[in-house]
Amino acid sequence: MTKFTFTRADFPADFLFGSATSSYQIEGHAFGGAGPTHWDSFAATPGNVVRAENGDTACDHYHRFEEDLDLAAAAGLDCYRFSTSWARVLPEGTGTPNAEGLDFYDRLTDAMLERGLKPCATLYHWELPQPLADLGGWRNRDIGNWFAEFTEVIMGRIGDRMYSVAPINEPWCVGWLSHFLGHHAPGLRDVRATARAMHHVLLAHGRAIEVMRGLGMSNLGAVFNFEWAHPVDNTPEALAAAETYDAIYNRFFLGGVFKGAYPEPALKGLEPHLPKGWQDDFKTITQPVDWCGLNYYTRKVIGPEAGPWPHYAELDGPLPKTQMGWEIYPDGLYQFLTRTAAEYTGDLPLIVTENGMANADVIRDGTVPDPERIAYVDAHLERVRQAISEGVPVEGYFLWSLLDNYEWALGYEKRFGMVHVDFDTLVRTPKASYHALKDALTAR
Ligand code: IFM
Repeated sequence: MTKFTFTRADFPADFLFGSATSSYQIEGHAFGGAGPTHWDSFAATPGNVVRAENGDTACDHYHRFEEDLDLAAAAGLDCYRFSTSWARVLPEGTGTPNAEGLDFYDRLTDAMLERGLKPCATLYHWELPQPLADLGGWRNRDIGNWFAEFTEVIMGRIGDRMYSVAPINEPWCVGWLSHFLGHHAPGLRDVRATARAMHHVLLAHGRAIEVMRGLGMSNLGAVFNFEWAHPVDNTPEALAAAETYDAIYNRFFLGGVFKGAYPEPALKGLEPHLPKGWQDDFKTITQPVDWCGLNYYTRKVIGPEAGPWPHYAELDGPLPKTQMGWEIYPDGLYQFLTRTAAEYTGDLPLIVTENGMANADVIRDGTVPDPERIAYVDAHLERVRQAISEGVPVEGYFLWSLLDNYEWALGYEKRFGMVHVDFDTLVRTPKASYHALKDALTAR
C-alpha cells in the first residue's frame, strides 16, 4: 500500500492529527545537565536491554528539535505530543531545578508554537530520577508529593503555552510491566511492589491534576494503554483468564480514575498488598479530567495457567504480526473506543494518543518504503471513523512515532517512526508513510 484511503476531509472538521514521542526515547539524556534515571542503571545491567543500549544520545533531539518539528509541521500535523523528563528538570528528583533543562522545554514549546503545532505534553514517560528510585520509587507513597513538586516546577514554566497535558503515560507499564514482569526499569518481579506501584501511579496522576488546576490550566487528561484480551477458547477457565488479564491491564486504571474503584479480578491478587487506607486516595485519583487518551497497538490471546495468581498465560496468536511480534488487530481499537465511552467516560472526548507499528524498515536509494505501516495506520483509522460514525466522541489521533527511537528494553532495533533515523549519523529520512500522511492531511 502506498497511499492512505482517507484524507482529512473524511474526519470531522476539528479532528486533530498528531505524532507522539517521549523524552528519554529521543532527546539524548546525556545532554543538558539531566540527572541519572532508573533507566540508566537498568540498561547498564547485563541482560535487561538488547546490547545494553541506553538513551544517552538517542535521536539527539535535544540539539535537533527544530529539524524534527519542521518535519512534523510539514507533514500537516496539528499537534506534537512530547514528554518532559523529570530528571532533566529536577536532577535530584526534588529540590533545585536544572536551569538548562527548563530552558530546553521553554525553547521546545516556543518552537512548536512558531510552527503552528499544538504542544501536547505528558509529564512522565518513564525516566524516574535515580535518587527517587533509591527511595523506593513508585513503591513509596511519597511519590505523590514528589510528582506534585515536579508538576509545579515544569508547568509553572511552560504550562501557560500547553494545548493539553496528561500526567503519566501508560500506568500499566509503570506498574505491572516494570514491577511484576520486570521488563522495564526498575526490573522488579514482585506482586507487593506491583500493587503499590499501580496504586501510587494513580495517586501521582491525581496530585498532578490538582496542581495543574491550581495553576489555572485546562484541557488535562489521562493516557492509558490497552490490549484486547481474547480468550483462547470458550471454556470457563479461558474466559476467567481473559477477564483477569483485562482487569489488570485495561480496567484497573480506568476504574481508578473514572469510577473510584478497582475491578474484582485484579483485587483478588493485589488487595492484600495495597497500602493501608488505599480507598481514601480515590478522592484524589478521581479528580475530573477533560479527556481520556487511549494508546492501542495489539491484542493478546489468553489461556488459563496453573500456579499462583494471576492464573493466565499469553499464547501465540494466528494474526499477522509487526516487528515487535504483536498481532495486528484493528478491531480492538474500535472495541476499546466504544467500550470506554459506554462504560467509563460517556461524553468525555477520547483521543487515540498512540497507535503505530514497528517495522524492519531499510533505506533503499534514499527512500524508505513501508507499505506495512501505511496499511496498519489506514486500518486503524478506518475503525476510528467507524466509532465516530456511531457517535463515539473521538477527537484526535496521534501516530507513534515521528522518529525511529529507543524502544526501551529492545534498544534501537525496532523502528516505529514515520521518519527513519540512522543511529550512526543521526540523519533523518522521511519514509513512504510520512509522504503518504502528508498527502492525506494536506490534500485539498
Ligand atoms: O515506545 C513505546 C512508548 O514509549 C509507549 N507506548 C508504546 C510504544 C511502543 O512500544
